[in-house]
Amino acid sequence: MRILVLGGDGYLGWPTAMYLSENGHDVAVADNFVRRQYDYELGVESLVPIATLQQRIKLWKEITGRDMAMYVGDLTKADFVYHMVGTFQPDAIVHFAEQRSAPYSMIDREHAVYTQVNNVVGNMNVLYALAEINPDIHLIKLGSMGEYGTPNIDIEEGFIEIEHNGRSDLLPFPKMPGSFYHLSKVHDSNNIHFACRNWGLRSTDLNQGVVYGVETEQTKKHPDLATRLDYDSVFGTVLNRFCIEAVLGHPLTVYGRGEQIRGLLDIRDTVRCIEIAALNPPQAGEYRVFNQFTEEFSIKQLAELVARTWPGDSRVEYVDNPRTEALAHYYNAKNTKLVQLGLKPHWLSDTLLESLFGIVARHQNRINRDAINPSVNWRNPHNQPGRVGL
Ligand code: NAD
Ligand code: USQ
Repeated sequence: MRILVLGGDGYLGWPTAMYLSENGHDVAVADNFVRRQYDYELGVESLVPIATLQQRIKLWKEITGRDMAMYVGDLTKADFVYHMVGTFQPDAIVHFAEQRSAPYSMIDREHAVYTQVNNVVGNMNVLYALAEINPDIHLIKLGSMGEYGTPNIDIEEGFIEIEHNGRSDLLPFPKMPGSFYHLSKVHDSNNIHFACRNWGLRSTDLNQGVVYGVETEQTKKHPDLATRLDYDSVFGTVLNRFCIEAVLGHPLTVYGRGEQIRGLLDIRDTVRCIEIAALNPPQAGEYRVFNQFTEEFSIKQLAELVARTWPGDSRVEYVDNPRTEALAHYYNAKNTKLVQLGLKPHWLSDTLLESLFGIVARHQNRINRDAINPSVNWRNPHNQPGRVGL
């Protein structure tokens, strides 16, 4: 298949592009490098050094003999999107290219507006390009399990059968997310669903849980094929952060009582899920949703697991929760569709954590310790992370 990976310079986009390329697909990647710009803004960088996208693509060709086309540009610019879709003519587009941090979206008005404009407008441009150039192209869009929030009922995969006053219907599952970032994903989902009904587009919305890990078979081929690993309180995600904190001897920063429950998955399952979705496209006009996570854990369980597995000293610290989220709640989300299509999950294991510890230890001199403690409080409409002297 011809597959265009939007956000191909990012944490998940780069390993996905290599995985698809190695499996015989013709892959192109697109990015505007804004993720690297957020690092400059916040005064941090990926724990694992990362090569430029140009270097990565050149090295990939040297090692595997496989070409990867590159498009540099911003999805919020419609001309760029139309040009790229029109010239590459993909069978499927994998759309990772959004501002993906909940804390970043909650810094202040400017960052909230930026997040929603970047994500919603970029996605709208992709939808219009598909409608005008080729509605047959399958849009595989990265959504988020956080779109649902934490309702006191089981979470279905996108749709729920509702009975009301003696009548019933299959309706989109209610959404009550916990950040302006997660809300941007809800807006995307609504826009994609409408575009499928209206123009007959075909799309898979992957409501993904929190991803952990940094290595895939492809990233391991050469240090310059590594993907980024974020540890700071704005972009670092919870399990990756706990592993890094353990190695540094920093207390594991559990927000609140740690009774929040989240769905998680290994980065090696992310790349496989994308290929499964691409190889099993929906019908024309169909909008389908897969819940893309493999296991559920409370945050406290994750911290205890890391503390137990790390051979050195490690302490769990319960810090005031900077976010507005349910402290303790019911959580039972369905995730059977990807498994039915052939996903064989990697379960979270001591071995995975031990390999992450090793990677962190190799690069720990690169860490800015000031960036670890939470710096964005949801209740404060004007946070200032990364600003020196304020
Ligand atoms: P990332 O920030 O590392 O990668 C996103 C990439 O998209 C970056 O390289 C960035 O430069 C690019 N980008 C952003 N806006 C763009 C624009 N307007 N035009 C062109 N390029 C743009 O994020 P990630 O962790 O790889 O996540 C990828 C996707 O998966 C995101 O949509 C995210 O919401 C979703 N997701 C991530 C996780 C996770 O744990 N990392 C979990 C669930 C869902
Ligand atoms: N948390 C801690 N301590 C930390 C960091 C986080 O207790 O040091 C808690 C948070 O309060 C939250 C949970 O861990 O309850 C998850 O936080 P996170 O930062 O790992 O993940 P989140 O903000 O939800 O966002 C990440 C990705 C986002 C993706 C989402 C999937 O950044 O792109 O959409 O995971 S999901 O969580 O399923 O919505």
